Parts: sequence; C-alpha cells; structure tokens
Amino acid sequence: MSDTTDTIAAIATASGKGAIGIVKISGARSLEIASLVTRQLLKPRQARYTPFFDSADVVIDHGIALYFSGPDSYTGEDVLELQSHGNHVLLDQLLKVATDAGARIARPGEFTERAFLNDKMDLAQAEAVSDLIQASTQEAASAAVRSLQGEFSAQIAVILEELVNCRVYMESALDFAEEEIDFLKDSELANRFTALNDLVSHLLQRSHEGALLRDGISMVIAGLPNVGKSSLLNRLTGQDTAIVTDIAGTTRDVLKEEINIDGLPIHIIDTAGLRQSDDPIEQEGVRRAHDQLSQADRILFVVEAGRQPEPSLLNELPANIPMSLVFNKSDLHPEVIGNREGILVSASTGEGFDQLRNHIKQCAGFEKTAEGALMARRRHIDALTRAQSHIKIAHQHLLETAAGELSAEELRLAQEQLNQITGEFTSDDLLGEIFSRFCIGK
Ligand SMILES: Nc1nc2c(ncn2[C@@H]2O[C@H](COP(=O)(O)OP(=O)(O)OP(=O)(O)O)[C@@H](O)[C@H]2O)c(=O)[nH]1
Ligand SMILES: [Mg+2]
Repeated sequence: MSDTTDTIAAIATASGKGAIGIVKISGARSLEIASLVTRQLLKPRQARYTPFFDSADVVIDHGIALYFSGPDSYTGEDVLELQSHGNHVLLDQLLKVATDAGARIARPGEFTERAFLNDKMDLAQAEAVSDLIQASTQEAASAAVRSLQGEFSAQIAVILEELVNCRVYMESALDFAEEEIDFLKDSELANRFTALNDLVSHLLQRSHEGALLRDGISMVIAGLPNVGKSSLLNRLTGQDTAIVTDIAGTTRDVLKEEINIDGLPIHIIDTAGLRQSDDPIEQEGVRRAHDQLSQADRILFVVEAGRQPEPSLLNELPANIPMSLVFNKSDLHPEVIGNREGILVSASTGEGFDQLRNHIKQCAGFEKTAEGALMARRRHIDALTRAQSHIKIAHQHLLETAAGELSAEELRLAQEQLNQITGEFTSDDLLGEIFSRFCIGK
C-alpha cells in the first residue's frame, strides 16, 4: 500500500489541448505549495484568480487556485487545485513547482485511494468513481452515479443489518439450550431467511444489469458465406462498415464494431463465412472466425430464410457458448421453414430488427429493474453470489437438522462476503489492483 504521509500531485485533466487544465495536489504540503505558486495565503474553499509563479519567480500563467483544508476535501487531506489554461507545457511546469517543493507524482487512483483510506467513501463507491469516468453510455453513467451516491452500499448495509439481526436472534436461542429447537424451528426465523434471500436476489439483479452496462456483451456473427452476415452488421451499426458483395467469401478479416441497445454496449464481430476452402487467405479467415467464436458471449448464427442450418455446421460451434439462430433475407422468404425456431429478419429492408434487438437484450438478462441498475463489478457479483449461497446453506441447516450453530456460522461467512464489497475487510493486494486501474489524477 502507498505511503499516505507523502504529498502527491498529478495533472487531473486529459492529455491534449483544452480550455482549462488542472493540477491536483493532496497532502500536508498543499498549502505551502499554494503559497509558492500564488505568493498568497489562500483561504479554504475560496476560488482565487491569481498569477502562477514558477520557482524562478517567472509567471507561468494566470488561473484559479482552490484550496480545501482537510478533512473537508475529496481525499480528506489538504487539497490544492490549480486551474490553468489547458496546455501540457504549462501543466508540467506547475507540476514541477509542486515536486520541487517535495510533492511526488501520484500513482493512478491514488487520490481516490486516499479518500477510501480516510473514510470519505467505501470501496464500492471508489470503484464507481472510476466506472463513471469510463462509462460509455448514459445508462452506464447513471448506474455509476447511483453507486457513487451510495445506493449500492446502502443496499448492502440493509442486508448486513438483517443478517446481524438473524444472528443475534439465533445466538440468543442457542443460549437457552432447552428451548433451542423450538426457537430455531419457529416460522419467524424461516420468514427472515426468505426475506434475506429475496433482498440479495434483488440486489444481484440490479448489480447484474450494472455490470452489463459497464462491460457489455460480445456477439459474434457466423454462418455460411453469403447469408448476409456483413449486411446484418451494417444494419445493426447503421453504417456501411463491412464490404458486402454477392461473391461468397467476401469477408476474411475479423471486423469489430460497437453499438448499444438501450444503453447495453454490444461488441459485434463479423467473421468470414464458414466453409472449406483451398484459398489460404480464406482458410485463415475461417480459422480466425473460429477463434472469435470460442471467445463470444453469444453467437448469432445466420442462415438464409427458407433453409435450415446444417447440423454438421452447428456441431462445429463451441458447445458451451449460447447461440441464437437468425434467418436473414425475409424479403425473399417470409416464412421460417423447418423445425428450428429463430428470428426472421431482412438486413436489406430492416424488417425484424426490433425483435432481434429485444432478443439480444433479453438473452443478456437486461430487463431494466424499476429502481435502475447499480454499477457493479464482477467481484461484487461474485461476493453477492457467495453470500447468497451461505444464506441458503444456513437456511438448510435450520430446516433439516435444526443445527443452530452451523447455521449461525454460515451467516457469519455471508457477512464476511458482503464486507468485502464495501472494503471493510479487503486485502492490500486487491486494493492495489483496484486503484491501479484508475486514471492518473483521480
Ligand atoms: N434480398 C436480400 N439480400 C440480402 C440480404 N442480406 C444480404 N443480402 C445480399 O446477400 C449477399 C451477401 O451479403 P453479405 O452481407 O456480403 O453476406 P456475408 O454472409 O457477409 O458473406 P461472406 O462475407 O461472403 O461470408 C449480398 O449480395 C447482399 O446484398 C437480405 O436481407 N435480403
Ligand atoms: Mg461478409
């Protein structure tokens, strides 16, 4: 973990030219650096328009200096923000004044890590800061804001409180050994277990949607040559990205595009038509197609309307990856013939695409809960899932053997899992990994 006694500094704005650029400084030397740069004593929380000096007394720029005295700041420490014009030469000069005065360059995420260590936010909120910066759709940004405001953590707190109540109830039962069995078998406890389980399920659903908004899903379009895979990609993206011709074997390279359906990011991948070929370039295209197929979250397998997929070709697809059948060219064959069901579309006319988009959302488990998605990560979902299975085992112990102690122990384990989400008990390694993925200056 970092040395939290250092004063840290970083350029907080994105690289490149812009109207303004910001250097951020946090730590005990902030006020001293403020005096060096501005030659004035700044008052907390008062924006001061001032010249910025370098160490040789030369004016570098004029800008706004803002000082926050700890603990009322983002990091909980003394913080200085220097807003200059958005030119990296200027910003580097300002940064140099700070480092000459004893600050060191901050690591990625170090400001937010300090905010976490100083109890300004919990770990789930800190992660939401990074997710908000990375959000690629409005829905993802809203989910991140909800988590940043603490909605996710508040839900965890509700579950934790109920877990603790159950434990207290059970442990008081264990203290009165003769009455234990009656206590443990009463319906109140059973109801509480069911309610706990429902709370976790609901939070899991909202988190699952948040994770989808953050990471999206990858969908590989595959099928025989000429069935209209590239036309399908173009219709979904609304752009003429892929070359379309009536020559079978047009596409060889793997083509990746990004769309979003109601905020759900979809990475769509067009591939070469699957067939045996003597052409080494096409062979390589087919090999790459199989490569992509093995990594997909879902396969869109395209077949010409009026036909059925060849079983031998379907057998070549990776068995562990879900597949949706799409019958294309409905303008030529308006009906699905045969026993396998699929979605009927026409990449030429756009018919059936609303249905296809809905199908994709549904398959991803993206249903939009009433309160909205909460930004969550894989590790949150894993911890919630583990907590839920401990709760289920705890319930089983009660139902099947009235084993109060074992049951209480499972609840304790569930509690541990939830505490990991908010960072109550989290290893330094995990913290290091989480914050290292932040951008510099945040
Ligand atoms: N009538 C009709 N023609 C279509 C439709 N979709 C694609 N086509 C035509 O089918 C031919 C092949 O389309 P592509 O999109 O290149 O097919 P592909 O599956 O990518 O082909 P390869 O890259 O060779 O594997 C082109 O002539 C398209 O214009 C459709 O919905 N209706
Ligand atoms: Mg193609």
